[in-house]
Amino acid sequence: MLKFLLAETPADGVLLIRLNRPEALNALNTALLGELATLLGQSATDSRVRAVVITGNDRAFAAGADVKEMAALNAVGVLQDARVAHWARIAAFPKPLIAAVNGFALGGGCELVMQADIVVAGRTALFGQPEINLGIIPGAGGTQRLIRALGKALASQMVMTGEPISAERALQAGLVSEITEPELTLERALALADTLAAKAPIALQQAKDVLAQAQETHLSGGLAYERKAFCLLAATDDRNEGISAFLEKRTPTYHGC
Ligand code: DAK
Repeated sequence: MLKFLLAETPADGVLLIRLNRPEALNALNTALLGELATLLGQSATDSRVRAVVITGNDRAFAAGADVKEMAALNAVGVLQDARVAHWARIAAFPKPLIAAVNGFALGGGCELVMQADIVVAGRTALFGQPEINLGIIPGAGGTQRLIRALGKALASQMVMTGEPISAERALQAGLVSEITEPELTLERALALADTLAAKAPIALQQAKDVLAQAQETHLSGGLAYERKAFCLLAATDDRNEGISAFLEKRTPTYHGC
């Protein structure tokens, strides 16, 4: 039973997750993060789910961790915080994840955006890491992922000043893949999810895994990792289907095996 999320299946193979705490600008309290981690964990092994879109509402994707909840934690509480495990489970989601972002994506909200593989943003969306204004720093990967996504200068500016950047700037810097008019953001993200849902599922998961590896390792190690994944895909029925369909000039049908 979901309390802070809405989940629906707008098309075959596509799961749409809406963050649903509008009264708190979708602030990511522990319960919401736990629901998200569990839902993604279930979707990881559900062959009916081939791509996931995560979104908020017009005003906020998510305004960060729940500051009211955080206020009650001392150092030991932070160390033992259940959210650490929830974030790890979200990061481990192996299928394509698309973020459709309107309004504020701040703090943990911006960190959640960075967990997505593809990010579609409305023209008026704002991305920021304002933790410094609370006397803290990003705690769910913001410093590490932002610097990899945007480079040192802009990441440092965002983390140190706490000032958000526009969707346009986020696009130029590589945090966002596409910008749309705000009312078309979700539609575009769902169209991308539809496209992905028709691809070979194992190839998509391998692509995600290998792309993620590029953030973790040096070039020769990453190339070796890519080669192994490429060889593994040669053993799949879907690879035979993809090549046969091309040669026979028809649309492939993939079964994820
Ligand atoms: N937490 C709780 N409530 C929030 C909230 C938040 N992050 N952001 C907004 N709200 C609530 C407001 O308190 C207000 O509630 P009421 O007062 O009406 O009850 C309601 O949402 C509407 O917000 P405003 O009235 O403030 O709306 P405005 O349009 O005037 O301002 C704003 C919008 C987004 C500029 C402003 O609300 C704001 O500055 N919000 C806080 C943004 C922020 O500082 N975010 C970073 C939070 S720290 C960790 C992992 C991750 C993290 C930490 C640890 N571990 C794994 C250990 C992450 C930390 C963070 O994200």
